[in-house]
Amino acid sequence: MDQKSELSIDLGKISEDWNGDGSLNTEDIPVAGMIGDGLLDDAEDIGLDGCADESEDGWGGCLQFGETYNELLAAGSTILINVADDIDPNDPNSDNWNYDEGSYDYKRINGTEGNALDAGRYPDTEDLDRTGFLDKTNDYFTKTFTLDDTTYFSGETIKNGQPTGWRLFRIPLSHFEIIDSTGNQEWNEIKFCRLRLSDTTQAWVQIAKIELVGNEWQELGVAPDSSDSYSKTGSDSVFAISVINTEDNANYDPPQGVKGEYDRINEIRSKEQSLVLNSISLSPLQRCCFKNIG
Ligand SMILES: [Ca+2]
Ligand SMILES: [Ca+2]
Ligand SMILES: [Ca+2]
Ligand SMILES: [Ca+2]
Repeated sequence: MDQKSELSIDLGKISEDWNGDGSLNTEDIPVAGMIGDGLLDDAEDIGLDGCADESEDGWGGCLQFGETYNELLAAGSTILINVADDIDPNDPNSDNWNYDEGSYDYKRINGTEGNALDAGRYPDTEDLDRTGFLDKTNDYFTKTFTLDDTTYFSGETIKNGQPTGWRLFRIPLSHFEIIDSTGNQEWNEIKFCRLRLSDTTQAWVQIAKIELVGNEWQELGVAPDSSDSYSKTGSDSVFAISVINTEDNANYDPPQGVKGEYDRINEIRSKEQSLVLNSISLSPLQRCCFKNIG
């Protein structure tokens, strides 16, 4: 894992227009001039580009006049097809599905051509939420951090005294940024979650779990004296509330005699969790305040 690689998390309304051409691409061929039937025929499993290997042009589009990529390649064409070194003449648009069970090579697992055996007999489509429309709105919150980040790093699990490489990052939603200040981002309308990894030639990442968690404790802030004039401004660096538990934090030892509940049917012990009141640098007479809103 290249620790300098960046992971970005996008939450909100994200355009379904995967190839950016402004129109809804789907494998589902319209029946009798109407919309498709929602079922995948063998002839339809050619990918979101709308053409099989021989008719792909290498730029993500399709050849229009019956010629094939290999015919044009042999004829020396450089106008109608992309002849760059990294183009595979057997799959010019690089959209073929492939995955060997148990392999860590996932490069082609999202291929949309020839994936009927993987994804079931459903046509691939850009219309992820199946509304019949191509949603092109980009109104989302985003956060990017490096894999060696220490700000959001909350712990790494240990096995036989050695770090396992499984790390927990905990990012406050308030630290996410909006991508467009003129947009209409709403936390109560999160339709999609998208993960982006920079520099995928150097890094590979496995995700064990993603959670959006709430907190029943609200920080009211810090007061400079015995008054009740609590202020949140700058209080994060002085005082913070978080949780610590046996599942996510290898360095946490529960209080003596306290354990998570044991599920006898599934033979799993649930996590045991404590509230952390972290008063980092309270000055004399300063007071901090929090309340339960659960
Ligand atoms: Ca499209
Ligand atoms: Ca397909
Ligand atoms: Ca294709
Ligand atoms: Ca292909």
